[in-house]
Amino acid sequence: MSSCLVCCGELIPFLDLGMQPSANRFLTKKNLNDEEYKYSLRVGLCSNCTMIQTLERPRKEEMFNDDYAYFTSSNAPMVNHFQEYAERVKSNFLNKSSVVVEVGSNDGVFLRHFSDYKHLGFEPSANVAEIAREKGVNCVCEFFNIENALRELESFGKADFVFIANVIGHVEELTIILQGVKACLSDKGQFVFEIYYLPEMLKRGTFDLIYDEHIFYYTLLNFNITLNRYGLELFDVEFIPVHGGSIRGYVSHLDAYEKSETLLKRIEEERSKGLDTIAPLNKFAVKVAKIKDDLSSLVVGLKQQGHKIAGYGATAKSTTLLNYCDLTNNEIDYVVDSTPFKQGKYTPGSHIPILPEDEFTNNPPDYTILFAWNYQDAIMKKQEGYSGKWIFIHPEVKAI
Ligand code: DWN
Ligand code: ZN
Repeated sequence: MSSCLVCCGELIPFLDLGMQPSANRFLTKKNLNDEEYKYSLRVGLCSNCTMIQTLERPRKEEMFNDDYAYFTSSNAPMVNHFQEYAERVKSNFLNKSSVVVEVGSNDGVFLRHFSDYKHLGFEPSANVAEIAREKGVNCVCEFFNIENALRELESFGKADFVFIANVIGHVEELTIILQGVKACLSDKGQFVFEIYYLPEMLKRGTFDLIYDEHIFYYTLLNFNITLNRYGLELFDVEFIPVHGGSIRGYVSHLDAYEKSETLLKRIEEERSKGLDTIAPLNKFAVKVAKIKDDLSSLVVGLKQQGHKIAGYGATAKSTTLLNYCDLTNNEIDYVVDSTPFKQGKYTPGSHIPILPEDEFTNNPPDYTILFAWNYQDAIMKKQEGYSGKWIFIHPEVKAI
């Protein structure tokens, strides 16, 4: 029996996505035929605290290491997203003596806007931390925990604003992060997180957001239960259109702020949909199985008819999609991607060559699966001259 990472309660499995490689572990020609690390990707609901999480996970060193492949700044839409929010935080909340901390600061795409504030980033992957420092971001290459936070922040004092984007889903030691936040957050300090939002995944069928790095899957209900265990609570929430529909949640010490109407309404909505029970999760699993059947039969059929098929965006999400649907370089000729670090490599498990985007214009495929569906508008605009057909996968598989 797998037990909950937060409360050790029993996990009730509801979705099995098969044996999977590490989602961002792109292969080189040299190690293409080496044996690939795989693990069983299954998701369960905690029968006690209702946290939703994967049942088995690779070691974090397998995922976050010196050749981590995700550079936030390689995605123009995300660069804009973080710049807009940084400007808003500076004008609406901070003053010149504020202390700003980011947990999982990646390549400094957010913190770079706080150079004239006391600021500190915690980033465990050395390669991206180095890029942040080159941008003048004050950053330590460490996992965030209570000891590191109190030591590194000693000269600054308590943090007024702690930001954490696309991280609270990624760490087994969520409770260690919450203990660190509780210890270093000032009395009226705000802990703000951004994370993909499970109810949006259930609505859109975006099961490919499930992969090794994404350990927890959040509702407002289940996260608030966990926050309360550490003397913290949600007081506001915004819905943001990134990564397939995310939430930006505002957290403080207990009773530091009045809870917003938006938050109270959304929590009630989740409760009325039974999102702290197994029923909607079992329904989601049925929807996922249909996407698998539809996508694999469409792509295999098109290949048998002799069509050239490509993928757009060598995303971590596409590792789950391709390996769950048993699609490989036998069906898909190449994937294009704008990240230099990924070009010339091969997709994990499916071994499809990753090429620069200009391959898409010079050697256009008949069909293209949009793996980076969360950037659909930007990519459609960039490739408006494409005369082939796009294959979309959410909320259902269709070729247009
Ligand atoms: O949680 C995570 C999210 C934030 O990003 C990380 N664990 C890993 C990563 O997941 P992902 O790889 O699915 O993220 P993206 O941002 O959806 O990846 C988009 C990919 O598409 C990038 O490799 C860049 C590429 N891309 C492109 O080739 N042309 C993106 C755009 C916008 C483009 O025009
Ligand atoms: Zn639990």
